[in-house]
Amino acid sequence: MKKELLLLTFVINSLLLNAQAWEEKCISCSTIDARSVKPFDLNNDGYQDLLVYAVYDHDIVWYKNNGNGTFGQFRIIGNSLNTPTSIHATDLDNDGDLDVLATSIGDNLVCWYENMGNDEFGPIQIISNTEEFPYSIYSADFDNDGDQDLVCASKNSDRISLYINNGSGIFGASQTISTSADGANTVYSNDLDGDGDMDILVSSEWDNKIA
Ligand SMILES: [Ca+2]
Ligand SMILES: [Ca+2]
Ligand SMILES: [Ca+2]
Ligand SMILES: [Ca+2]
Repeated sequence: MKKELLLLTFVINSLLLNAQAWEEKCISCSTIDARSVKPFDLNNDGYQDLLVYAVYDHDIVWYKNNGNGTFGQFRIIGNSLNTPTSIHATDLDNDGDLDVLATSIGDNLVCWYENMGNDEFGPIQIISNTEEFPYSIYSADFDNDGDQDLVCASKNSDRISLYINNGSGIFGASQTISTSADGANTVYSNDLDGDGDMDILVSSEWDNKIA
């Protein structure tokens, strides 16, 4: 009897789940070659805005959340990158607002844009122009000193690099984490072994590896 009740509950739940309707709300239908969209509260008003990059336009843009899930016209953060490959936002200069990070291939840039407040971002600040096909970037406090450092995956050099923040958004020379991620395409971080420090996760497509 208990088994049958469980089965019935499962069937009802499945039916309810299937009955859920998802409605598309188009935020933009003209972002040419849109590649990525991520939510971040970029203007510190408590609502998640959207950070986007589009390859054809070479643009990194954001859409301000009006507070009700509708969004304003896109605002350009940067439009000088050759071919953007990843974006992320974190507070790099420790002033309480989220700054924007990006990588770009063609010009092999790892860069950031300072959040100036008032919905504006500052000019491009180059962290590195020597990565080979930088494909993915992520931030975490890797040296446990209270500021956000960076980790970058470069596809053509199979390299995972670490950039340590001095606390104000100025970064030291790159440190090598690995040179054996063949075709590295994604980097991420979390404390995987629960020892209180941030570890690094990598996927690489030419050696079929997750490490
Ligand atoms: Ca916001
Ligand atoms: Ca900041
Ligand atoms: Ca740090
Ligand atoms: Ca750890």
